[in-house]
Amino acid sequence: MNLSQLIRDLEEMAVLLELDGANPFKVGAYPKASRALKGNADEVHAHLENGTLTEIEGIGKGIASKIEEYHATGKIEELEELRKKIPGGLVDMTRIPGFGAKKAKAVYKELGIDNLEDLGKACEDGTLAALKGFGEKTAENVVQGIRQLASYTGRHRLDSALMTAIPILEALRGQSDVLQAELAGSLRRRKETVGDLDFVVATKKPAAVMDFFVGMKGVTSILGKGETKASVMLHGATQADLRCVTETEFPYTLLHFTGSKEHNTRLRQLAKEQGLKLNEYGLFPEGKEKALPARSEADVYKHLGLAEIAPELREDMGEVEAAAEKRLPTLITRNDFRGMAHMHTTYSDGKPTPRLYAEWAVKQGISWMGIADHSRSLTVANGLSEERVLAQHKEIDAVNEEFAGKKVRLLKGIESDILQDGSLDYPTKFLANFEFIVASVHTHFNLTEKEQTARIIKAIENPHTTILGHPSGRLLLAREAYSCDLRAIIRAAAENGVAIEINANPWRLDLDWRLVHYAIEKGCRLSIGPDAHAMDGLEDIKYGLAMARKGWVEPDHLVNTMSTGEFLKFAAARK
Ligand code: DGT
Ligand code: CA
Ligand code: CA
Ligand code: ZN
Repeated sequence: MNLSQLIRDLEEMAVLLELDGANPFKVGAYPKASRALKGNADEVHAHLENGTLTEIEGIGKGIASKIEEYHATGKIEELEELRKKIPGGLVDMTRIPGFGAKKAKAVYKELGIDNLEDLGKACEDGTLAALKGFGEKTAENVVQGIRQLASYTGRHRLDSALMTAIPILEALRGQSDVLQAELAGSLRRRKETVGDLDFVVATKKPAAVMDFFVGMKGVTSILGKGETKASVMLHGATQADLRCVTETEFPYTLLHFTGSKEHNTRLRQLAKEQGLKLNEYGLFPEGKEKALPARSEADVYKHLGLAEIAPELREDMGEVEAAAEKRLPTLITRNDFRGMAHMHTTYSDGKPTPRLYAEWAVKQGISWMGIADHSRSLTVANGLSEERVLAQHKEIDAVNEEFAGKKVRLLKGIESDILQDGSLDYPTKFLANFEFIVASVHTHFNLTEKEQTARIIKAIENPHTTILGHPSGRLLLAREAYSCDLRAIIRAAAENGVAIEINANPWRLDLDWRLVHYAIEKGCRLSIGPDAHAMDGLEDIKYGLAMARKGWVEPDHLVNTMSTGEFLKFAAARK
């Protein structure tokens, strides 16, 4: 089930009901429920399975049935009805800060305005300011609010963007007129969320390629189409841009449209200092019309006196200087992996048995797999009692015996809840049964920054903690991180020899890559954790890997590159 979509739907319900004039009690229940879902995201699924949604504080019977309806059918009938009845533009208006349903209804009733564009115009020509109860100041705020809105909406998670983009890229490459095709933009840089999909194509027949692009399956509207540029809207409100150029221009155009804008600006400055002019068509010596020849991006960087910079690094975080001084990081690759920690089994809320993970490891050439189910306090996720932990250990021993000849070992870990006071789940004596522990926050998201930071640092200082799991608790485009001082937490982890997870689940990608960079500087170890609940969840490590690369991670910075013995020693060193 798509939880973030459900949360958005419930929020939309509240607005539509209010616009429809429903009673405030009914209206108020929806935002409350959506907050409750965000606060208990990890547990929603288990509650659905058990039919216990109303046990979540803030979810009443009426809304529980809507959630169940969504779970079963993928939609909420009442919402569909409301959408038909109320102009969608009114909902957009209520997203403008300080502009609630009451104001939206007023402009609709008095001025007949039912969309943001017309509202913007009414601000500029003074119509809105003249309306009773609005005024100049409101009009100014609305103009600003509309601008802000445009920057939030329409972003997409990396995984869903890639799933849309890869088939398009392959289709482009399959066209006989296409000589080369690449992803560009934030997607090629593997940002955790992207605004739109960018494609660059080398061709002698741009018109044919453009026709193909705007005519593809999945295109819902054509936003623009020129001789070499096109923009389309795809299903799921995703925009895609295409740029067609000649093969000579291609490396330059690809470099330009990969960005980031800030990276490009640095390169242009550097070119200027060398008496060159860099743009999307080429690199031109002063006064010359012919560009320096380049067969690839590497050639362009070489002309500028730089080592080739991986797309993930192009964020103006010091990569241009590092490339000039030949000290770019040797980025981690999938081939460097020897093990990974944090996967769930049938014992808590995962689908695979421990044995399946061992089988997968054999196929992938991985030496160790760190099993980490939920701990006993997280009852909604079927957390393990002490008895069941011991039963699982017996099963793991049996699997290990079977796979010993194949040089694969399952490690006995747990994803221990960090309790409200910062202690770990289970009595201290029992914790000694685990070979490693991922400590994670799943509850009490609303503590103050000071309390939350102290709570997490206390867990880090616990000698049984090996890895701090998903440190910020964010769910991309769905739930903000809880407030805590992540820099202080990183420093504490570095001092205590605790690794910090880069959770590879595409909803999380947590630790944020911007802070991964900081963690390395502080000497903190990192762990790319699949947090798998099913076998295909293991494939998410590609997203974790991308974030690690964006954070300048080299093989030695990770626990994933350790041998089984090294990782066990790393975990034991703290006890
Ligand atoms: P997004 O789509 O918001 O996630 O981010 P990007 O980076 O994909 O941005 P987008 O799609 O607007 O443009 C793609 C790239 O094109 C961008 O990363 C750098 C380049 N670019 C776009 N506009 C400018 C500009 O005004 N100046 C420079 N130097 N580069 C630009
Ligand atoms: Ca883009
Ligand atoms: Ca774009
Ligand atoms: Zn977790």
